[in-house]
Amino acid sequence: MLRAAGVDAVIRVSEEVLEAQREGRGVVALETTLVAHGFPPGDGIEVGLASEAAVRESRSVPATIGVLDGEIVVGLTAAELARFDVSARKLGPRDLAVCVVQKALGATTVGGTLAVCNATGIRFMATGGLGGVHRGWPTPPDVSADLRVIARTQALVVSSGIKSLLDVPATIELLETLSVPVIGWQTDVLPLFYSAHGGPGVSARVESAEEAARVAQAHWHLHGGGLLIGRPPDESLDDVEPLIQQALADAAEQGVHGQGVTPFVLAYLHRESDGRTLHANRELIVGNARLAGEIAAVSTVE
Ligand code: PSU
Ligand code: MN
Repeated sequence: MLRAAGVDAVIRVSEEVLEAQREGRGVVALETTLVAHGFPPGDGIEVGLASEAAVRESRSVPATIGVLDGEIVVGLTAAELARFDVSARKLGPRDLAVCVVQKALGATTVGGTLAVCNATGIRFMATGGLGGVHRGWPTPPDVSADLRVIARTQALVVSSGIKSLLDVPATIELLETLSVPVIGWQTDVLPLFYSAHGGPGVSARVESAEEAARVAQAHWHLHGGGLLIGRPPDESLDDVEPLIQQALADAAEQGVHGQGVTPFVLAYLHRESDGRTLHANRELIVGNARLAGEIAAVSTVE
């Protein structure tokens, strides 16, 4: 068990999640940054709830994570989740402790969520797209904290690859340096978030949930950390790149930087694509949650 001493004072794990862990059932962590900052108000909550339902359909138990009223909550209720709006702080791993102490509302990123998984022994997570190296590095020198945390956390993350507004090839190289397997779900190329095509090659591919679970178990037996499973979106949107370039140019012009870039770009795309990226993003997140639930359900890791 990876539970750290003294951690209970700041983390509240729901009864349902605790019971699932005791019974050795699959538990899938879900983040709240995409709920609060990845979709327009209201839509994010719906995506969060649909993701939870997809995990349950796969016979696993969802554990949506966020910071509320001075506690890190693992397994938010629907009423608690409904509080996550754009006013929530975006919490990377560096931001968790301050948010708890200051009793602020805080939505966890992939990195923030994985830090909580590490503290509570949760081995599976789903999201839309992993953070990574921003385009143009080293100007700005912006590399998501998602990468460091996935490297050091024994968890399997299902996503549709790395968010395509980033420098995906550079991120893949960094993940190799950090010893994180980047595994294609029934594919040889890493999905490019909205698009199933045109991504860089993966380090390996798996064909089934059982195979993914066995790979993760072997990796952890070897004291490896996180693994990324890239699941292509069911409906591929292949014409978003010109809009991404416009969105990034707009962000730069308006001085948007740091944690603000990803939410700005996603909102720009949702608006300028007439909701096509919003629909695609929702579908891919829910599909990733379903697959993470399937892998967690067949995994025998305690
Ligand atoms: N996937 C989505 N939408 C999102 C994110 C992932 O479909 O909004 C979030 C995750 O919380 C991820 C974060 O950790 O984007 C990355 O933010 P940054 O680039 O600032 O590290
Ligand atoms: Mn960043």
